[in-house]
Amino acid sequence: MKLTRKSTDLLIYNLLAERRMSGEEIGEVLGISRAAVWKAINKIRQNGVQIDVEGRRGYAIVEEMDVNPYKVASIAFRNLKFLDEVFYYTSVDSTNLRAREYGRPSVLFFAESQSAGRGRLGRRWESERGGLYFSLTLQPPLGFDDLSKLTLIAGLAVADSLPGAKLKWPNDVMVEGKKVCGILSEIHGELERPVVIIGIGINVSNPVPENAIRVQQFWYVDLTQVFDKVLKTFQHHYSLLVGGEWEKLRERYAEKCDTIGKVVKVITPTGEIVGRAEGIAKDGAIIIDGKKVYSGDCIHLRNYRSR
Ligand code: BT5
Repeated sequence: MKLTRKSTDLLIYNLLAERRMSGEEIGEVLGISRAAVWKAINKIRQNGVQIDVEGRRGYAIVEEMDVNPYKVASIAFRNLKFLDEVFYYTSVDSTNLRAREYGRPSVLFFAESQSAGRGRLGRRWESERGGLYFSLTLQPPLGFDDLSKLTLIAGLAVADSLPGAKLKWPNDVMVEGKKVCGILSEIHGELERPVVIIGIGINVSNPVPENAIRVQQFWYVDLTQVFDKVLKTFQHHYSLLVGGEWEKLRERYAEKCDTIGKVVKVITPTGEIVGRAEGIAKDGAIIIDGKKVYSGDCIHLRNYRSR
């Protein structure tokens, strides 16, 4: 289902999240008929929110599932200033695929589970219920060369939101050496005005593969709280990036990045590079033995002591 900032059902949900209200009152506040209120209330109920009605005192939310379209959309619209639309799926093939097909920027695609969750290079992302799976589309006022920084700051936003998290270059988020989040960013559209898709998968309470970890193993928190925190931090970092403050973000990224200071092997489309990861360059590349590398799969080999 699709929601915008003006969707009647979302507006009513937000009113009822505050307090009990009668149909008449809701109608007055939103400038709509009682019949329209009633119709929207039914829609909210159909989407998993239990609403109780008590005569003249009206409607109140009594119980809702831990994750539902209205909770997700309220969090998203509150945190992301640029956002226009939210698409919500209980199950979908891949939120990145939906984003690509839709084509427009300023949209969030959110799924409770994915049947064909994608990693990089055609790999699979396990996406059973209980995890966070979403894609954001953006058309940022940045030059083409700066777009890769967006992926880095998305990873940084997740790492800054989870206690004890570290980054593995380019944008895996790790806790206790195990992967808790992966990011798949894609660029499409015209070269002059590309749309960037940032797909984020975070293990929260879902079953995870070997060598992976979920948030609830180290933090007592629920899915929507993680979502709220990540979006808030992403908006903060995104504003810094667009405002020309990349330098601050670069320093922060380098602090959080466990890859720096290790001997690594990076597999790039043009070959393999083995060497010491020395730092993050001003343009967002990682520096390996003095050479800049922009993308690839990275394997940590060992720590090294600087001489
Ligand atoms: C990634 O790829 O880490 C990017 C994952 C992006 C997933 C999000 S979910 C929302 C959006 N919609 C999508 O369809 N995708 C994005 P990569 O670096 O290639 O890592 C993939 C590898 O991670 C796999 O080959 C597995 O080894 C491992 N893996 C698969 N599922 C995992 C999980 N849930 N947790 C941790 N590791 C996983």
